[in-house]
Amino acid sequence: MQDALNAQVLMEAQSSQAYLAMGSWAEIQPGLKGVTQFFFRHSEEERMHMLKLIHYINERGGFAVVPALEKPVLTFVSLKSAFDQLYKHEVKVSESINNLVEIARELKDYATDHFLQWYVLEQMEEEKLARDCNDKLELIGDDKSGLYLFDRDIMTLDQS
Ligand code: OFO
Repeated sequence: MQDALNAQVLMEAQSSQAYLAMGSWAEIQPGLKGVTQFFFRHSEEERMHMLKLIHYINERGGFAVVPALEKPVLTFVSLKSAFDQLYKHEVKVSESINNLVEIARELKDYATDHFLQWYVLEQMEEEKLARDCNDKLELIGDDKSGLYLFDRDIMTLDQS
């Protein structure tokens, strides 16, 4: 179980790096202030998910390993492509969490199963948010005023 949880520490850390890179890319694009904040905030959230796992592993008598990270994707051909990647990434993370739940249940580690349920719900929300953003961007296409509104509204969308 410990190894599987440590693998998830790595995944959350990599999510945080990936969204940090998206934030940095967005920050140098014209007119994407809202999106920039969105990515940076998500990067912070992923770091919080990682820390929650680290504390859990250590509090249960294990040792949480702080992992080395791969270089994330740094640039994107469009905002839509960044959000596509974000959505695909979240789906992968959800699969990984579900896999952890299965391991916990096989091992009758009910405390870890219970702990992981927080992540199950979080992933449901994050997948929905990413899907909503992608649907909106699909509708907007190259429409500049649509993109302007998307950037303005993404902060409130994030809080729903
Ligand atoms: Fe950690 O919640 Fe998304 O990936």
